[in-house]
Amino acid sequence: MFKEDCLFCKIVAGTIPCNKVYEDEQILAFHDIAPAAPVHVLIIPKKHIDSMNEVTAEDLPLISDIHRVAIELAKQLGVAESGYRLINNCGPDSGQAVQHLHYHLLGGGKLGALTG
Ligand code: D5M
Repeated sequence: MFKEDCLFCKIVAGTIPCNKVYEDEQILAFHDIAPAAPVHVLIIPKKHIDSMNEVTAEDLPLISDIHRVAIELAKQLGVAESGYRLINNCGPDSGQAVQHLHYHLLGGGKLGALTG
């Protein structure tokens, strides 16, 4: 549930501050510290999950709820109509830097092409 050496678990616990935009019992969303777009929010489960690879069948309602929050935040942050991206990085090749499941909500301007 809480991983001692996890940055995002510490943000959930409140021992590291964040610029919060949404919170409920299971989910927290806050502005990314190094925004890659005018709107760049991270949406995370409060429960520690290392990455998408560790998501189980019992987590699927939570994943669904994260999408609900992304849809709400896109509206609230004014990017629903102009468009946005919801991105999850999983594993070394994706560049995942924080080993706590998170989704990037990016928008507020023309986004660059996806590369692979
Ligand atoms: O993305 C990890 C993201 O986490 C990256 O965009 C920076 C962001 N980050 C790192 N530390 C913080 C704090 N303290 N507050 C807010 N945002 C933070 P990844 O997909 O793992 O590459």
